[in-house]
Amino acid sequence: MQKKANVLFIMADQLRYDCLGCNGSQAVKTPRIDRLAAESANFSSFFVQAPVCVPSRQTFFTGMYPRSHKNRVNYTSMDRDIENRLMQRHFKREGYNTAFAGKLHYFPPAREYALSTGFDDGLIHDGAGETDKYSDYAEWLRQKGAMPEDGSYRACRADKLNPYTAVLEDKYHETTWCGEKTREFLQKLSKKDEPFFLFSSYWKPHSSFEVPEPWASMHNETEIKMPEKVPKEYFDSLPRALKTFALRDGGDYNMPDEELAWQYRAYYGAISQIDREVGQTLDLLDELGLRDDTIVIFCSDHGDVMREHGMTGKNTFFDSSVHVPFMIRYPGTVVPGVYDQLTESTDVLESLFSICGFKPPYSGQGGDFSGLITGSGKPYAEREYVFAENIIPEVITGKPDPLTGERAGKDFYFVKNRGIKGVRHPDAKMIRSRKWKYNYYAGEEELYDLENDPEEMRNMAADPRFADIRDKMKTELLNRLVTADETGQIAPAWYIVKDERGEWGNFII
Ligand SMILES: [Ca+2]
Repeated sequence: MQKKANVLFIMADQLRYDCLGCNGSQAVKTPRIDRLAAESANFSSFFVQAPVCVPSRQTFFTGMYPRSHKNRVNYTSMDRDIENRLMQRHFKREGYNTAFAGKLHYFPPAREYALSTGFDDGLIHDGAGETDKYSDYAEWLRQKGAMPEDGSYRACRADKLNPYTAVLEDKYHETTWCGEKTREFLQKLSKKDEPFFLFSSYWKPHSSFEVPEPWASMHNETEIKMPEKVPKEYFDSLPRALKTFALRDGGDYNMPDEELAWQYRAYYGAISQIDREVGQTLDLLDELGLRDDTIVIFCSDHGDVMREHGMTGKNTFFDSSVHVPFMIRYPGTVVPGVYDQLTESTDVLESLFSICGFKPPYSGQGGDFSGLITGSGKPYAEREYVFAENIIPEVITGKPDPLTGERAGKDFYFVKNRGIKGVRHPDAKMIRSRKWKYNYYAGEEELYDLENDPEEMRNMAADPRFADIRDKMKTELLNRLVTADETGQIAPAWYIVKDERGEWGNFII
């Protein structure tokens, strides 16, 4: 019997689609990922279903929309039913050895918990400050004698041109650690008889922007194309949750160009550093003779708006937040090329299992794009739309609301019918076709013409000339909300008494 394919699943954190050389960037140097892309099905219209870590990662790992897996904000715990649907569990059931290195972002954020979700082995680094006491990377730094006394391993040097130059040396940096640990697991897993599933999860290029040399000075001479400046009045055209998000802490929509340019340079350097690690990992795969037997995925959990729209981080439905790189290599099976079909992270679990030759573990909410990229003949239905959904926790936690002065507190407890600590969720949904994007917030809307306004700067939801389009998108969004989780809402089989002996028969599969 043919041996099952290994899976090396590499994820970066907060990496925009357009910040890889293979995806059109002239500034960012990613020669190794570019080579991987050329050998892969490289998806140019792949969208995540939530623009924030945990909701997005859970969707990758369950094939379910955030409202269904219910991890809508970071550091929420998983339902037992959701734990049972995680990708690593399915691989385990198929006889795989499973391991992870780097960021998982589960709650509790400890390795012991991660190992109870279907991983045989792993080293964790969630990197959120509060989680450092659980971090295997932080412990490794201490053992190396490289942990700063105050624990601030993300500190920057004041004596360098790039103000985001890390105090830590490259060899002690978390990106380097993640690459090295990935390769140590790869060595171990390659010696076993069973196939493996290895999740390699980089914390970077997530902000804060510190990056070690030589990557910090790599772009000292690079001219940075700055995002369009927005006046404060711009935010009046947006839903209240977005406006609040943009103006928290007084807003940094008018950040000086020079400071912003250094953030871009540091971000680009951090991506090149990941490129080196990914390259070394792929080299090892070749040395171990595993290239042809291993499916390699490279992607990100969401993007970064990088001060476009006067905003920072992610947490929005703008393409810079929800459009991410996704590529998959499997020599001899996946046909390399650029695939511009609209695809979602809900599609990944079922597609990956199809390519591995397994029956999908359950009916997920996404599609199966394996037929598109493998020539297997498996039916493939192109999506007309992609969807996302979002809660913006930052607008209701920790800091006073800039519009009302209201302070909600920093915990995430949901109060029935009242939202978080009595402040209503600014929950929102997105539907996007090739030409149009429509976002619905409770009672507020956005509509963008992506062909004529690709930067999404003009919200036309209130423009009567586009009322028909707006209503059509709203209907399509509602249709999707009603139908996407039908299988989760309706029992899968109908049993009736079959014969005189009173045995129960199942007539609907
Ligand atoms: Ca993230």
